[in-house]
Amino acid sequence: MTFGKILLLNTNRMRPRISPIGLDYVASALTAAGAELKFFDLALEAGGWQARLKKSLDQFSPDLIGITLRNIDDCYFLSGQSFLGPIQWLTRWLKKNSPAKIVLGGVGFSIAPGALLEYLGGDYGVWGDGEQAASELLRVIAKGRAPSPKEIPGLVIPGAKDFTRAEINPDRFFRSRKLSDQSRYFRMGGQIGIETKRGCDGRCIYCADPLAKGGKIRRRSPEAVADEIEELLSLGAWAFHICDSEFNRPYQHAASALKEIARRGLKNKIALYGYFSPRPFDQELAKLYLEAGGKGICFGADSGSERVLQTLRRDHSPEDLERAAGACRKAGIKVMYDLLIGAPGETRKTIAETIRLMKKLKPDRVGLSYGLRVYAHTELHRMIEDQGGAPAGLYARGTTINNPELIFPIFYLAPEIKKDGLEYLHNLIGKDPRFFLPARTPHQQNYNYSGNLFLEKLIKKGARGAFWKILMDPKSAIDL
Ligand code: B12
Ligand code: SF4
Repeated sequence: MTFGKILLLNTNRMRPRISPIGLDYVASALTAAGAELKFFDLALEAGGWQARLKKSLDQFSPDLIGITLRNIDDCYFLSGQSFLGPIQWLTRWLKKNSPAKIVLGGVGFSIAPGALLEYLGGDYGVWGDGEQAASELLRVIAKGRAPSPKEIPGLVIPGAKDFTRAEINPDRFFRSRKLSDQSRYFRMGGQIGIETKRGCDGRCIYCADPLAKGGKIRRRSPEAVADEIEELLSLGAWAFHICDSEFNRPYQHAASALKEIARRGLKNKIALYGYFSPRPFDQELAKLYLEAGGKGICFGADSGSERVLQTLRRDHSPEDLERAAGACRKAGIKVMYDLLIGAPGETRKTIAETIRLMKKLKPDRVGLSYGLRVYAHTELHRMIEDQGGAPAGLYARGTTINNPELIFPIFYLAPEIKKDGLEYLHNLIGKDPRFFLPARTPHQQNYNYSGNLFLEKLIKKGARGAFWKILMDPKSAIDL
């Protein structure tokens, strides 16, 4: 006996394709709760999908349509590409073509749920974890009642100011990765996501993750993580990107998950990649990662300047970057450092310090983000506004006009480097091929994965692993 019908829609059509892990988890919980479910994946649809979606809506006649919104923009200063227009178009089209209510969710949506719900025109939204909220919402709607944020944690309704983020214990909910076509996504995207926990307790002034995921860490048991990897292996995927904000925060949880993966003898069957904090990280964790099939780590380094790191409220130092690189090198793990250029207080001197440190540490790759995407309700936003905000010309790209809760991309660049910082940066880097540059064209050294057709071509030829690893060494990525 089902209690309601829901049609789930994946809207992330960015290439290379990424399998919709969030929707997989929501769908698993809905199915286990007894919902009747249909899935329409726009990422895998060719032209003429409107007619097919219309047919699906007419035949299935859902009570609720669930839309996942992963990226609201590409977070990339030079392009400033927003994805909200097509989603707004889609919700309007759905309203015209179906009487079903529409609920929006996803990590992108959860960055600014109130303003996004209003702009995109959904009936409801879910801020944070979707497993429980989606089932409860469907139950209420199928009974013809009006849901309230008081009875469903995470629920957002238009105009409401008083709502909370849903933060559940993920292990309480059934999960299976069979909703999406994982083997097709693996062929098209070269890697599949897995998650070991949710939330981040960091206080970094610019970051959207605490807004979308919250600061409370919700761990999954090491057994559940390893079970999911085995399920994905059975579906044909073997290269995985860990989808935690930072895998090694907290350290002990990461260590336990890695020990369980190693205990199951998966080391030589899988390739793991993930985002890590430079601290806490040591030789022991590098060894555990290697023993669990870890191949590469992307560290959120941000800067090589102690002063800039302090302004950003990172809790690592340039020495930690050196230690982390050393531990990885000893273990034989590939290293990428992610940098953020243009933070408050950034000068030519701090940029030079950062690039000098990178050249000294010789990581395998360095990803450069130029300009900081500013999100509402972050400390960075408060700092910029306190200094005069838009009237003082402090935003380097984007506008605050008609931009509620900064849902459209807007960027900050420190005043001193605004004029010619990019040129200065390019000159410092020279022809060093290890750097992914803030560039406009989609060549091998462009650090925007959005629509990176060069990367997609390599994946098509057989390259597997993290995008940076594939771009770093296309030949070995294909031979792996
Ligand atoms: C891992 C990761 C990557 C990996 C992905 C690997 C993989 N195979 O999945 C890589 C490195 C490839 C990557 C690339 C990019 N990423 Co990324 N990535 C992440 C990260 C860390 C995890 C995303 C994730 O999968 N989470 C785990 C899942 C389970 O959580 P979830 O999606 O939120 O789903 C839950 C809820 O949201 C909700 N939910 C989800 N859908 C729905 C639907 C309904 C109806 C409901 C009710 C609820 C619901 O329930 C789910 C379960 O609780 C996030 C930050 C973060 N901490 O989430 C950034 C993040 C999503 N990425 C971001 C960006 C910008 C990108 C790129 C565009 C960068 C670029 N320019 O190249 C690309 C886009 C790639 C693509 N094709 O989409 C931004 C998006 C911000 C924005 N402004 O839109 C984020 C938020 C990081 C950040 N703080 O800036 N990324
Ligand atoms: S930058 Fe990393 S450590 Fe800092 S809040 Fe964001 S996810 Fe957490």
